[in-house]
Amino acid sequence: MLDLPERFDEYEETRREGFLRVKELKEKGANIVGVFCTYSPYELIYAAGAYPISLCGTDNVSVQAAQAHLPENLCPLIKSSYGNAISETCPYFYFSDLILGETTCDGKKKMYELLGKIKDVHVMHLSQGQSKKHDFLYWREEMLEFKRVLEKKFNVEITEEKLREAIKTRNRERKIMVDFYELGKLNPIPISGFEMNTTIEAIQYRFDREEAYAELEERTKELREKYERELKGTKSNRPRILITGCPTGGVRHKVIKQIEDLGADVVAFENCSGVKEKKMLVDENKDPIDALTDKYLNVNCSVMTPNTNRLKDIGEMIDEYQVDGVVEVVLQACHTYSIEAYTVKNYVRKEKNKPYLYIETDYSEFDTGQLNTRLNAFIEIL
Ligand code: BJ8
Repeated sequence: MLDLPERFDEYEETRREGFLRVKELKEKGANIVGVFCTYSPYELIYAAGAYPISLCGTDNVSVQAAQAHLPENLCPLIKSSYGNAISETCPYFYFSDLILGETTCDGKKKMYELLGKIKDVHVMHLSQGQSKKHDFLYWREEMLEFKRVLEKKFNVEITEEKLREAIKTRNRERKIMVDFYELGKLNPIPISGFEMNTTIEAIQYRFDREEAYAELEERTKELREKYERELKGTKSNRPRILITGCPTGGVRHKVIKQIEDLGADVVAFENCSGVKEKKMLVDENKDPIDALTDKYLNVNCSVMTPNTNRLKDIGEMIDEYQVDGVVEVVLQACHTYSIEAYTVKNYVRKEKNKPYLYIETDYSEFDTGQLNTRLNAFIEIL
């Protein structure tokens, strides 16, 4: 169910406008922290009075630039992010006062060493698993260290009160984003998956957060009303797809848009471009550092071993969003997701009895035609 095509350009437009806003903010003395991952505790950055901004690369031009230093056979997200940094084409990187990295996959953590030669980089060391007592204690120490780094860098004190306030703010933002994504549970869906995905990814380049989230709430309300008025009780013959795997920001056109152009609806995203991190809120009643540690340790990324809760999430989403088929998108050379794909495939096919398609791709256009053929064949069997 496609809607409002002019919104398709919104992401690029918002990102470009954000360039000017970030420059203005810097001129007024604001502090910017560049982040790369869902494990980044936004609340600590908010409580330090700074602005977090995602530096994850999504374009193929910067991939080419990165290959002067990085191997060709490496994840495009890593190459694109690094290429943006060394080619000085990303104002967000340029204006970042501090870069926050995290020891997720090997490619990212080695890339941060190189970034450290051109910017002030702090790397949080993530536990490898979620269930041992010392996983929690280790990650808790990392939270405390990052808090100290922010305090020193920006000459501020992150009080308990500021942190509690930041936790409430970020929880509220998460709820608004999840409400928007849950439009995908409506059948027929009143919005395209492409619009859902671009809208949420664009919001990170809005620096007036109050205004941005109020607009998102309004858009959700508008679409729910549209569903009640025009769609409820009607039937769509478009199959409903769940996307899982790596972040899809760099392959949004060639995968998400293409699936929808071929006649299916992308209704759910179980990845970092979707609800993955947003569903679980930070406990507002606990000690704030404990609560942040607990929340961020429980992000179900394939870098964790084991990562069984991801299957639970996929299973619940298949039911809640009435999914007909699952497409797993793995970025080239992402070992953790590509290996975990075997388990995900078996779970989806055998336990949930749903068709599953594995796609491995990068940010280039070389495989667009081949993807078209494979996606078309998959949608036809649904
Ligand atoms: S929490 S998915 S944002 S690490 S960079 S792991 S695609 S090889 S992005 Fe990620 Fe954080 Fe996990 Fe989410 Fe693979 Fe590429 Fe590594 Fe990647």
